[in-house]
Amino acid sequence: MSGAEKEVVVMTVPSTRRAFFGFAAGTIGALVATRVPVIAAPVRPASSARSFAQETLAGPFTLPLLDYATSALEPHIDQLTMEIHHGKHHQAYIDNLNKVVAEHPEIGELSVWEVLTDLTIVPEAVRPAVRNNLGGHVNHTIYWELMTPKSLEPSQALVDAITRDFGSIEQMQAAVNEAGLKRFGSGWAWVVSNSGTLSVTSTPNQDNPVMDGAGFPIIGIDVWEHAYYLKYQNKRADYLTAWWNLINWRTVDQLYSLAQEASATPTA
Ligand code: MN3
Repeated sequence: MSGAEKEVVVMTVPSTRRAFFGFAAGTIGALVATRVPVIAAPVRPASSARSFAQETLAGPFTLPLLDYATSALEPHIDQLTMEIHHGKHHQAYIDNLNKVVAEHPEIGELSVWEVLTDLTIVPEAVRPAVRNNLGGHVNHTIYWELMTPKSLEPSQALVDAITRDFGSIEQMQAAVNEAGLKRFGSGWAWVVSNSGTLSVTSTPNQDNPVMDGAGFPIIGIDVWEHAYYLKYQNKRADYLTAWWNLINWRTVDQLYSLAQEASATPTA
């Protein structure tokens, strides 16, 4: 298995995490400003990763709408899981996040990606709450957009990149599934882009891969039990296998483009 080999790729850590994707210096913010005139709730499907470059911690944050019915991902993900996961779990991250930002207006001007990329810019006292709840909000927003009941094909550029870095889509899926299975307890399995190079990683809890400089997420699978337990119980492997039936390649394409733009932008 290529897991260990691929992990070597993610060791290409930038000089400063904050400058990694250029999010901090306003580069992505400026890029976003020229292309997306209005950044406001409700978050539109497949555009939220981009809008997070400009959305600040002023709050309040709102639960993003799903682009499909909670029953639409059946039989791979059941309706009750979706209702609880989206309506209760994600909402709880948002509620907790809103409490933090309301109590700490001094962090209100920082952008979402800026903070996730360098958590040390928020006061130590609120850092764990921001890490868990902002991470939870961003990760779940991306996760919802990465799923679709519609069958879509990845772009040729993305297929080429996946083939170059993994050998095939199937090999990439196997590496992600392995990372998800190996994640002890709760966390996520990811495909990340680091200056255009794709690799697999996983994070604990609600950490996002930008937090440790692993790269910008283009695919993320929630492997917390709440994501699958009602239907799959202890069979996380079956959930991971089924998940790929739902992947929204259009979102992956967009996240890959965003990662490319960010890494191509000179950092200040
Ligand atoms: Mn979850």
